[in-house]
Amino acid sequence: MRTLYHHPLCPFSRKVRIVLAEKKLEADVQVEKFWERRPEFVALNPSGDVPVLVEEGGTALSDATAICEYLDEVHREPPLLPTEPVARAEVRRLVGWFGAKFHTEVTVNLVGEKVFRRLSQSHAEPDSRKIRTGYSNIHAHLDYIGWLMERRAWLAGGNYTLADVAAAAQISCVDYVGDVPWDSHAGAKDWYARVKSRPSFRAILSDHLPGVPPPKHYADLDF
Ligand SMILES: N[C@@H](CCC(=O)N[C@@H](CS)C(=O)NCC(=O)O)C(=O)O
Repeated sequence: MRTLYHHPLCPFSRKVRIVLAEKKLEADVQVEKFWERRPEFVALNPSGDVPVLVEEGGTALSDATAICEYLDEVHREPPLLPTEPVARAEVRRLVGWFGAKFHTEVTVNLVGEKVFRRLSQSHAEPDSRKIRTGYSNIHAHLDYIGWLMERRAWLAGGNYTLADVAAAAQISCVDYVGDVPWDSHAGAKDWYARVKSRPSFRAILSDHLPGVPPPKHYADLDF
C-alpha cells in the first residue's frame, strides 16, 4: 500500500488527497508535523515539506503538483489534465495561480497565522496585520473565480481538472478557519458547492484538527 505523509490543513497535501480520491486509489494516510523536521521524514524529502507520497515499491515523490501529475499519468481515469496543449497550459496556469498567488496572499496570512503559527511555535500570537491583509486579499480571488464561472463550466474549461483541485484545496483550508466571505461571492460559492458535493471531497470535509474545530458550515453541502 502507498503512504501519504500530509497535514490536514496543508492545502498542498489536500490536493494530493483529492486526486487520490478522484482516482479511487487507497493510501495509508499519516499526519506529519512538518515543523518538527523529523529526520526520517526529511530523508524522504530534503525540502522538509508535506506532502510526500511513498509508492508501494518505496519510491518517495514530493511536490504536490509533481505528485498530482504523476498520479494522473499513471492512473488515467478520470483524467484531470486535458490532452490538448493549450488546454493543459490553462490548467497549469491556474494550478500555479492558486499554489503561489492565492497561497501567499491569502492562505499563509489566514491559516498560517491562525493555525500553523501556534502549532509550530506553541504560544506565538497571530499577527493581526497579516490577518487583515488576508481578509482583504481574498475578495479579488473569489471575484476571479466568479468571473471564470460566468464563462466556463469549471475553472479551466468544460471539465473538472487539477485547476479545480488546486483552488478547492486552498479555499477549503481557509474555509476551515471560517474566513471565506461566501455571502458576497455567489459565483465562487456556486462553484465550491459543486466541488464540495463530489465524493472525492468527503474526507476533506470530515477533517477535524484537535483543538481547532471548523465552523458549522464547513462540512455542510448546503452552506
Ligand atoms: N511546493 C510544495 C510546497 C508544500 C508546502 O509548502 N508545504 C508546507 C505545509 S502546507 C510545508 O510542509 N512547509 C514546511 C515548513 O514550513 O517547514 C508542494 O507543492 O508540495
